[in-house]
Amino acid sequence: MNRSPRRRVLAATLSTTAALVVAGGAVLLSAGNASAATTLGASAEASGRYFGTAVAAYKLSDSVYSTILDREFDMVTPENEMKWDATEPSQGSFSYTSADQIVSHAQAHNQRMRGHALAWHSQQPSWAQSLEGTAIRNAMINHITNVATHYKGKIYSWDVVNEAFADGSGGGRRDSNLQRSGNDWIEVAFKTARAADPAAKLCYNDYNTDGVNAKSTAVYNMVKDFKARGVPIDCVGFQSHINSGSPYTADYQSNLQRFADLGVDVQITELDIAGSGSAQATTYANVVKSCLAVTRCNGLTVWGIRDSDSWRASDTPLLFDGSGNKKAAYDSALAALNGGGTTTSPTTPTSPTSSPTSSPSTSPPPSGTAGCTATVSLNQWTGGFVATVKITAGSAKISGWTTGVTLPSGAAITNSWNATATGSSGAVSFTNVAYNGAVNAGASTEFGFQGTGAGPSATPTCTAR
Ligand code: G2I
Repeated sequence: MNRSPRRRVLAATLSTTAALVVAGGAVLLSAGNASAATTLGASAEASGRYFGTAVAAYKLSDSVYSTILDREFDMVTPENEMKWDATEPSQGSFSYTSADQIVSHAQAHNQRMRGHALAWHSQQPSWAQSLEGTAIRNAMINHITNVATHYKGKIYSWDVVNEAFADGSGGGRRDSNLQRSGNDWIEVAFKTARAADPAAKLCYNDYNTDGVNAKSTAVYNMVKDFKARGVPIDCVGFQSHINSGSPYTADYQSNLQRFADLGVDVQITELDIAGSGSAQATTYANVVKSCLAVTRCNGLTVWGIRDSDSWRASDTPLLFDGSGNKKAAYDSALAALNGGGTTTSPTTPTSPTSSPTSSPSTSPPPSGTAGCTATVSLNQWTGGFVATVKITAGSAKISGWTTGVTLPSGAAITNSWNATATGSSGAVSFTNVAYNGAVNAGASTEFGFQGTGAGPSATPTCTAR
C-alpha cells in the first residue's frame, strides 16, 4: 500500500481507539452482564458512532476542561481555529498554530477530527471580505487547497461549505461574496476539497435545517442534484442549535433519513439545547435516539463542554455545568446512547449492483444467522474514487472478517485504511487489522480504500471468522 506517513499516524490513532473499545467490550462480556458503557464516546462507539465536542485551543490548559474532554469525547471540532480568518489571516500566508495544537491533542488522546469550516460567508479575514468575482473564487480555491492539504489524512470529515442557504420560506441561497462569484461556488469547493484530501468525508453544514422546512428542502435538492451529477459530497451536517425559536420537531429523524436516502451520511454537528432540567434532558435524548435510528447517522457533536464554554452560555445549553458536573441532560444523553443498541442491519448499497461474472457470490447470510455482510458506498469522480466499506456482523459476534471486491478493468487501489489489502487490481480482498476484527452481533465497523479508475460496482462478499 502506498501509505503516507500522515496516513500511518491516523491509522495508528484509530487503531488505539478501537482497541480500547474492543477491550472494554471483552471485559463486559466476560463479566457476564449487559453493563452499558459509562462515557459518551464509548457508548457511541458501541454502535459504530462517535460523540464529539467543539474545542477551543486556549482552553486545553484548563484541567477541568481537558479532563472531561479526554474522558467523554472521541471526536473534536475546532470551534474557531480552522476557520478562514484563523488559518489565512493575510492572503497567501497560512497560520495553523492553534488548530495544530487541537489536532495534536486529539491524536494524543485517540480522538478523531471534524474540520470546520473551509468556505463560509462569515469569519472571513478582512482581505477576503473585500474581494468579489474571480478574485474571491480563486482565493477560496487556494484556501481550500492549502488547508485541506495541510490536514490531509488527519480529518474524518470536513465541513467544506457552511451555511450557504438563506433562512425563511424562499428556499434560496444566502447572498455573499462567494455566492456572487457564481452559483457553482459550492460544487467547486467540494471538488477542490476532494482533490486535496480524497479520504476525508466532505460535508455540507447548516442550521435551521433540523426538520423538514423550506431551507432543509433547498439543501436536500442541492444534495440530490450533486449526487445525480457526481459532485463529490459525502455527508450533510445538521448543526442543531435548538431553542424556542428553532425547536426540536417530530420530523427531526425523518428529515435525517430523507438525506441519508440520497446516499450521503448525516451528522449532528453543533448540538446545543437551550433550557434546563428534565425538558432539556428529554430533548437531548430525543436527538440522540433520532441519530441512532438512522443507519447513516455517523455521530453527534455538542458545541462545547460546560455551559460556561458555550457561545450561548446564558442558555445553559450543554451537558456539563460551569463547574464541570454532569447535568440531567448528560445522564439522559448517555442513557439514550446505551439504550439505542447497535446500528440496524445493512441497507441496500448505494453503488450500482451490476454483477460482473468474475464477482464471487454476493448474497448476504439470511437475517438471524451468524456471519457478516458488507456494503460499499462510493464517491467517484473522473479518474478516481474513494470507497467506504461497512462490515456488519450477523446474529453472533465475530472475531475477524475478510471481504472481497472486484475492481473493473483499468482500476487500481492506491491506498487503504483500517484493513489489510491483498492485491490492488481485479479481485482484491481486505482483512481486518488487529483492532477491528471483533464485531459484536448486529454491530458494524468501517474501512476504506482509494483508487484510480472506476470503483467496484458489485456488493462485496464477507466471510467471518
Ligand atoms: O455561531 C454559532 C456557530 C454557528 N455555526 C457555525 C459555527 O462556526 C458557529 O460557531 C461560533 C463560535 O462558537 C463562536 O465562538 O462562531 C462564532 C462566530 O460566528 C464564534 O464567535 C466568535 C466571536 O464572534 C468573536 O468575537 C471571537 O473573537 O468567537 C471568536 C473567538 O473566540
